[in-house]
Amino acid sequence: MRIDVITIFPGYLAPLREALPGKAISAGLVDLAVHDLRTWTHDVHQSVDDAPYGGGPGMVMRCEPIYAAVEDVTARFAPARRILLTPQGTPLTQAVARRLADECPSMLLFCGRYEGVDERVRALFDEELSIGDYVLTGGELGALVVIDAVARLVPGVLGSAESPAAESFSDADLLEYPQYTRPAEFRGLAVPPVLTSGNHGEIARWRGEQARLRTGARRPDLAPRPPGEASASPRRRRD
Ligand code: JBE
Repeated sequence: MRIDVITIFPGYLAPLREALPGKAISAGLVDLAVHDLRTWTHDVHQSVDDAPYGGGPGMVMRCEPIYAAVEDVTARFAPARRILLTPQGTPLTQAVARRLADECPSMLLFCGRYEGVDERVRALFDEELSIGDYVLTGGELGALVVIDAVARLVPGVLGSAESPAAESFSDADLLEYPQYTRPAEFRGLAVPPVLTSGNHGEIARWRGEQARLRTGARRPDLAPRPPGEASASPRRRRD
């Protein structure tokens, strides 16, 4: 999968070179290119924002550099999906990450700053995504989250033992079951005996039950439904 990111803070995307997305990049499974929006400015100050028409605080990201950047990256790499990250976007869920991983051999992510982008910029994008109902200073952390969630679903990124397909609850709207590793007893706290029983049928049943119990207790808004299907629970937007 090819991923292009356009941002005014390219350094913000540096953590992607670490850990799992980093491995996916060095293995050639994910091709990440981070572009500095200021590359597409022509004035000496390389300005990317301006005061809002109608007045008010803050600055608004200007159309010209964003159109130039998105059109240029599109002409060169033909991203299958062009995505704008803002608090007003569709909430990112596991189902959205799965859909992007399945449908998009390539994608372009644009990171908006929190004060906003000129409304006319929205026409450039196929989708607008949000990583949550809180206000960040910009879309860069959103891009990091989207890339991490999507990259781990790209075939070959996870080893077969840890592959999402092998994990029965990974894409369902269920929380994880409790996990344990050695020692069998730690400060008087024992591992549930079923896990050391060797009975794989019983272990699978126990894990399923625990996942459902935990989901019901902690996240009753997540109704269990078939893998990959979006949650129907409505979410109220704050911005
Ligand atoms: O979720 N997001 O993608 C955001 C982008 C910019 C600012 N706040 C956000 N929550």
